[in-house]
Amino acid sequence: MSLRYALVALLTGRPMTGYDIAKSFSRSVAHVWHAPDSQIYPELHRMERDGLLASVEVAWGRKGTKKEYHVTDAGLADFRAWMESPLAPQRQRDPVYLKAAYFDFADPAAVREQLRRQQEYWTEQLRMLEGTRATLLDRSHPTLAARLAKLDEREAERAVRFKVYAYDGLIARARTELDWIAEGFALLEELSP
Ligand code: VNL
Repeated sequence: MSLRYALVALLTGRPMTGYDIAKSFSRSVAHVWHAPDSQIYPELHRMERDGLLASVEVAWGRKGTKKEYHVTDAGLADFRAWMESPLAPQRQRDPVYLKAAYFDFADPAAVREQLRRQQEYWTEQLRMLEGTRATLLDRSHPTLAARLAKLDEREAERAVRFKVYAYDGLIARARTELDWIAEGFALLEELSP
């Protein structure tokens, strides 16, 4: 369900073709709501069917056309209603924490490998999140720049500050994960030297 809101959110910036949506999604909204392309295309069709999006045919290449999607009034109203109703907190559901609680069942080499993969993932996430945050702050991120072009300075400032706030949370989380992984390596040394 949240994918719909993620796609409406992205398209409030500017109308886009399915291909552009998938491309810019992966470099922006996906950092807060990940979804593979294979879910995005069918969701766009359902959202158009449900009246949240509408499309116009735009020229593509020499003879072809492509659908360009935009948010309808109904889509925006739906998004606002969701934004204004509180979310139920997500219960804990990360398989790595499930595993960690039972690492005593695993061979130390397997635990080390698990931790190594997590460390690689979060190191890359942190790098990417910090890089993206910088392009939000200096307003050079292309998806954000298109959005800001339609806003006055006060609205633009609000849009940037809230996005940076979201990334600050994600960055803090990535750092916490990396600290926790380092503690895991230390614990493994202590318990299975
Ligand atoms: C937007 C642009 C959103 C860049 C982002 O992450 C981002 C946007 C939520 O304009 O919607 O990294």
